[in-house]
Amino acid sequence: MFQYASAQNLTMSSGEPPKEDDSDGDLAIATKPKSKRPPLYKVLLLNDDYTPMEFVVHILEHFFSMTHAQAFEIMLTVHKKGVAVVGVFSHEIAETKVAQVMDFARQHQHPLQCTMEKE
Ligand code: TYC
Repeated sequence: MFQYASAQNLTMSSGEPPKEDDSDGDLAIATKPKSKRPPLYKVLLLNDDYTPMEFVVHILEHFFSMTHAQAFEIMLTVHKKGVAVVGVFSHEIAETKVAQVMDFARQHQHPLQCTMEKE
């Protein structure tokens, strides 16, 4: 059944939870604004002794939209340090990137490893 908004309801359109009588102070935490940013995930590329440098550069260009210069730099960082973050994404996108890299490396019989971890 249709109902007109009451004057009280119209005062509650600010996006904040309704304020109640808090004379004993126990609602202070319950009324804290909830921020709901989705968690982000780092995609990591790991070094190995066998995957060709140019293959890694190609992956960074193709799956992570890097320029050749950016891709070469990140590849060298992984080669020297053992690991580097190659991107930060939502859980679903990070999973897709990891799967794409792992599938492509397997297809070409390279032992390249790509993983993800929560930021
Ligand atoms: N270490 C490899 C080589 O010398 C190159 C390489 C770089 C491999 C980055 C994996 O994620 C990697 N051919």
